[in-house]
Amino acid sequence: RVRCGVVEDESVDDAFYIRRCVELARRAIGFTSPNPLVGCVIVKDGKIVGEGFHPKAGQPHAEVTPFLLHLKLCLQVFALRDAGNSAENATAYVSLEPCNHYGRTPPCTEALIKAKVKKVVVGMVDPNPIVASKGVARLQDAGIVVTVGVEEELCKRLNEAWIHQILTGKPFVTLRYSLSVNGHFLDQLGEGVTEAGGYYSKLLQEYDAIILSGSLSEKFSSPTSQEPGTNQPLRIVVANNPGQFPSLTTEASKTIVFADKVIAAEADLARKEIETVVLDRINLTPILEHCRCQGLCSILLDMRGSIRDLEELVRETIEQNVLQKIVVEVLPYWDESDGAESLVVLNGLVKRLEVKNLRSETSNRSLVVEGYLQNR
Ligand code: AOF
Ligand code: ZN
Repeated sequence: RVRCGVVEDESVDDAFYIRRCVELARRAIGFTSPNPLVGCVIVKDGKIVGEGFHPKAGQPHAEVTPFLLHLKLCLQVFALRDAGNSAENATAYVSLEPCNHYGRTPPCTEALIKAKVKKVVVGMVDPNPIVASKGVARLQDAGIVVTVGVEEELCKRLNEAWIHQILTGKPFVTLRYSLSVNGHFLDQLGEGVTEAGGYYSKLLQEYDAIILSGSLSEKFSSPTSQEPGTNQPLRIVVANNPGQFPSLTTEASKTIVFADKVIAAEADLARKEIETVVLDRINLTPILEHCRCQGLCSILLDMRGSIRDLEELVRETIEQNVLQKIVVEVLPYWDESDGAESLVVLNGLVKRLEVKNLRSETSNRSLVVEGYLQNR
């Protein structure tokens, strides 16, 4: 390949287009679960002739949408030109291996073969056992050149929760908290982070469910993502702290309360018309089971309110090895206020846990650090 007299390495372009696929896929964050986020770009003679992403579970997969989009563009711009013709001999880039099964939608491999693309570049193999390399094999059988594993880490990160859930059958669990610089837990978040584009607003959008303490003040008990038009995670409220149960409204997000039986009776939850599960003692297993049964792939365990309320759940996620990720926000002040609690309450759990692939982001006036726990 020669451009402006310089011989270019094709793999550089491949990475560029896969990154574009990921960018497109991200437009559907919060909408595709329990399906993955997938983006697709069709390139011909160095030009993008079609783009698409998987918008929602049950709707067409990413590979099919560029043809739909392109058809629309063609009708508008070139009137009679046929979308199928421009895909002929083109290269299709897709962030996840095209499927080869009849599920809620027909196989994408067949759509690509029918469109006569000559090459397919795949970000990552689909870990779903019903696909797992069968899509690649089908394309190769049809004489299409297939490259696999371009920007693979980026593609994996895009669907980290979905991949975990597909491989283990369990939801992906993330623990989140805010700290002062002297290591005290904080109820509040950094300035601006709850607004559209802020890290907390974007985080909520990524999760199917959020677990919150029942002792959160009313002001904090209904966190919602401010990203335009987004779905809100299911709010799972854990009520095990007497006398502090906030009045919950279910307007902003669907809510379920897990209460221990003493609190349930005290707060007269039965009359509040909120779905409630009463347990002898709050524990993780029924909550995870509820999420699994509802097809919820990702859970954010949000430590706001009294850390004592969620302490037991955090312990269990670590002991049962179901905690995947930690997101810590450090706020720019020293906090010695009454009742300030430090990480000491969680001491004695495990001697040492490795946190891998650290990333950090400074957003407005806070520092957000995230990393992944080593599975034991
Ligand atoms: C998607 N979007 O763009 C691709 C997917 O139930 P179905 O028919 O929608 O199939 C879901 C599976 O298809 C999903 O678990 C994944 O393995 C595969 N690929 N899924 O939702 C897409 N390419
Ligand atoms: Zn598909």
